[in-house]
Amino acid sequence: MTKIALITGVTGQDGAYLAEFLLKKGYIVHGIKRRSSLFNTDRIDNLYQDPHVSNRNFILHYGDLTDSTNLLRIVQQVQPDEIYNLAAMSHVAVSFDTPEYTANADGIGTLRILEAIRILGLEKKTRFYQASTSELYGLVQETPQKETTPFYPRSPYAVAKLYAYWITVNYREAYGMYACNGILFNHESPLRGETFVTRKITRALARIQLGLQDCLYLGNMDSLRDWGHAKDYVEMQWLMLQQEQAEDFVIATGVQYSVRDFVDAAAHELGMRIQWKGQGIDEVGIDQNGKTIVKVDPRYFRPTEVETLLGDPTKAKEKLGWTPKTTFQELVSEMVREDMKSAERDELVKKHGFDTFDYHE
Ligand code: NDP
Ligand code: GDR
Repeated sequence: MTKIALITGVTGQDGAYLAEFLLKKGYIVHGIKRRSSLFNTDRIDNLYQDPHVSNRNFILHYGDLTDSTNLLRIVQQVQPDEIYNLAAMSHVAVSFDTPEYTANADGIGTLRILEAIRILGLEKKTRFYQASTSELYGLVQETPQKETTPFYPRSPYAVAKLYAYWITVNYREAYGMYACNGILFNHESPLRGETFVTRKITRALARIQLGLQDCLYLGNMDSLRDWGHAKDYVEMQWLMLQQEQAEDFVIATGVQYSVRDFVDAAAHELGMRIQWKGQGIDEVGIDQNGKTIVKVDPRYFRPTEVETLLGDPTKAKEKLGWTPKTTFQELVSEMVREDMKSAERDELVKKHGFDTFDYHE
């Protein structure tokens, strides 16, 4: 029997990789996308199927996690075997500016989907995956962090995700639903949003090298993260829904680097060498030609920061057979390569203008 999956947040980084992964597995994939005044389907344009074609296996629906009736209608229409709740206002810093919206979308949005499953009597049919996060650990109580480590969220985003985590556990226990949390540590890729630190770095250094940008401004350079590749992590999201019993899992690499280390690794990929001088807000990164190309801008500091995250994926290794395929160096290299390609396109456009340059030649 062909399985049917519904992905919220299908236009995001993970949504795009997961949709591709499930289509390859033979699923019919439905995705929820938000209405936007500009096209917001860049990441899934390669999967798009014309609605006039019959027998489509990739179908998009307009929707929003803040709209209960819309979610109810979509779940009723789709009758999914699996729901992957990836949609969220996912930027930690922005959640301090939009705390109420973040709580509504990321916290109550999760409840709305669980309730849709329950109201429609799909508790025994539909399996539910919740995109939980290492941000739940926040001010860390134990290192490395595992499934049993106590939570201490440090942002409106993390607090909203804490609600989502527990409501998922509660619906599993109260109604016998197959509902589970993937507690995923940071995962990146060339499809990562441009304002997350890794992508901001790879994009900026590529542009600096081509003379399209002068300087990269960053916040907390000492922040430590456990960075993996999104492509590897979506496979785990799927595996979590294929077990006999629903359980929560930490997905991480078990290796930690600082933001500064990430800059160094990306610079190395581009054949640049950065020398660090000064401390705190006075810290600067100087390239091999003596030019200052990295500066600290306090506007990127957060009111409460998560200084360090390091995951212990032992449970996922044992029960899901988890081994991250991509190393940190491979991840950085792929991101730099892709950002260099798009910087080169921008450089050509800048030099020649749109009229005289044919993108496809
Ligand atoms: P992205 O920010 O790339 O994607 C988020 C998706 O959610 C986008 O499709 C976005 O739509 C959609 N969305 C946002 N708000 C709403 C809303 N109100 N209603 C419907 N859709 C909405 O995130 P990622 O792909 O990186 O992450 C996927 C999930 O995993 C998120 O829930 C995130 O919080 C969580 N997570 C991510 C980690 C990571 O390192 N990437 C680690 C741990 C958890 P649009 O394209 O229109 O903006
Ligand atoms: P994070 O990712 O907050 O961990 O959340 P982000 O890349 O935004 O920040 C990582 C660390 O880098 C520091 N930092 C900066 N961050 C950004 N965005 N921009 C900067 O200029 C900058 N300078 C330093 C941050 O302070 C932070 O310490 C991501 C999101 O995908 C969440 O949705 C997800 O839940 C977690 O990862 C796990």
